[in-house]
Amino acid sequence: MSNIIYIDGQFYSKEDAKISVYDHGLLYGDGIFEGLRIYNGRIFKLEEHIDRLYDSAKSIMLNIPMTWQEMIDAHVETVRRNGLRDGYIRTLVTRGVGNLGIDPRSCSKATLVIIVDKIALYPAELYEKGINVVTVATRRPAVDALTPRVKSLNYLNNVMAKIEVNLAGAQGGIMLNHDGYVTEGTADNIFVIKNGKIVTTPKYVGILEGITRNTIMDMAAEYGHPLLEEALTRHDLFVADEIFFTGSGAEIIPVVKVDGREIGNGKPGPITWQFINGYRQVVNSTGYSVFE
Ligand code: PXG
Repeated sequence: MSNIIYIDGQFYSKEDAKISVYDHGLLYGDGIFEGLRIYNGRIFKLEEHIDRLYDSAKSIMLNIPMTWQEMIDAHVETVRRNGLRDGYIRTLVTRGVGNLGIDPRSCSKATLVIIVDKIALYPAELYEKGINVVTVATRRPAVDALTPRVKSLNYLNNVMAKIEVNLAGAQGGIMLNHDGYVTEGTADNIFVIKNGKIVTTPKYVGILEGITRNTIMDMAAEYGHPLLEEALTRHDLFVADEIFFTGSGAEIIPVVKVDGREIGNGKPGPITWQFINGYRQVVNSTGYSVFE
């Protein structure tokens, strides 16, 4: 089955879905994106992702040329046309076509692309066994340089980190900020458990405010687990009982080794399992219905 891709109100086959080389999304990474999941014929946390998309747009002064409701409808229609009950949605809003200078004023209208496809997750066995991660030398940008709160099309910082992970032969990476505090994974948020207390990175250290992160925080409250947002160091990771990453793509993946130190007993722990199982229930029982 060929994918059906939305570009600016029209639908194209994968082969015909093309945008201009003068689009500032390509020329400068000037734009924003979202990554969403479809489970069981429902788009998970659709409204939250669209809210974050509009927040990213506002922050970079990018005018999205449609209303919030039209954006919701465009997602639903694209998923419906693809007939995919389980999959992934990649939404891009670029600054649009302009001239070769960086000045965004040359771009008269933003470009909206919605891709619906399958997603390649980590191999299934890693969700059972957990992943080996390293902290990388590439720092997450300071919040006053390029705030990680904006999910921008400029992902070179994360790509550089991923290259380090690959060179190290690891399966995941943790990025620090310039003060040496833990920020997040290369495309995931991080949760650390010690003595029954769950800690995740606060927004001010420089992270993307993940939708999955927020879901986990809601679940922790429901389960009665104490959860704090606290700045973490590498030491906090080394001595943790359990660690896991969260993201729409990776979902919840246990981390069992950090920079050669085994986490807990080197196996995914009981609280991590509770969240993995609970998350599966949440994604399969909630979401924005596409096919009914
Ligand atoms: N931090 C960063 C830097 C991300 O890119 C997350 C956290 C998790 O956010 P959500 O809202 O998904 O819980 C992300 C998003 C990939 C891929 O190919 C992953 C993301 C984005 C784009 C691609 O694995 N994760």
